[in-house]
Amino acid sequence: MFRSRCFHALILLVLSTSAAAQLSLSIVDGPDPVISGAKIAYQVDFSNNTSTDVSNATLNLALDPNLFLASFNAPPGWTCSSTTCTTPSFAAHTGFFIYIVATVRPNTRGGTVLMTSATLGDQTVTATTNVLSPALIRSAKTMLPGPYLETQTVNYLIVLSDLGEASQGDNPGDEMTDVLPSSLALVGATANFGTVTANLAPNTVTWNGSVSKSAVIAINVFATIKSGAGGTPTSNQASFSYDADGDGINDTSGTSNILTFTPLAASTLPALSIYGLFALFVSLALLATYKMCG
Ligand SMILES: [Ca+2]
Ligand SMILES: [Ca+2]
Repeated sequence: MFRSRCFHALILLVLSTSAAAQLSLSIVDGPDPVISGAKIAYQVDFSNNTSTDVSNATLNLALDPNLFLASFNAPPGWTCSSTTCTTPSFAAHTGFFIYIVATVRPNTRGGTVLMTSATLGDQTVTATTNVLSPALIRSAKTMLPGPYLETQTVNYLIVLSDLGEASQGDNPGDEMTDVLPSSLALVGATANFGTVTANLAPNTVTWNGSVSKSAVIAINVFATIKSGAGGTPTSNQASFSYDADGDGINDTSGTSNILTFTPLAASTLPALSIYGLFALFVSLALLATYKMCG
């Protein structure tokens, strides 16, 4: 039953009875708070407390735009289309209820307050429900295997995914930051979703956006190995922030794995003489001819 223990903490709004219509109307919701992407139920009770039938009565329900309807029951003697119910005669001393189930849209941010209303005649009641969207972000950082040389461009791939109960919202502040080491010069960055910013002077990439539970965020960072950095191990890891308790404010931070490589100095490349270059050219030409004829 709707009036079970699950709903003891629910908001109950009972309208003062209109002196003119003598109709009563109330709405209860649950659970409150509700998790983003989960279902929420409403029960609307309404009755005609007078000794007179009410002609052409209409009950309207207005779901919060962050909800989509899952199920809805029509009271006996009433005709319902979507969330509007009508009856040619609302009999005296009768009462009904409507039970509605809706789903909170999966990307509804934590901290959102749902407002769903019912209107009967000149009366309107509204249930307010708090949305939580608790996330658990994890990140991995990879790059193609080397060797890498001084002045060469490297490409880091940073992946963000959400293993939590609900999606990570685009809450205030950046959700990812990657500060490159001084041996690298940031060139640029791209992302498949959200907003990525390459801050060249501080050598830092930031990413701002939401992380849906069904999505994988891929952020590519491009940087040049500085001249003179050869032989020195270069380490880097990304850091991220997320909303563990789902209230719309990022409260927890984490880091990706540490990625380390040691670029080669340019001087480690063997210099080719003019004869060596000629031999290399002949070898490549023979190889190309072999492949074309083979
Ligand atoms: Ca943000
Ligand atoms: Ca929070």
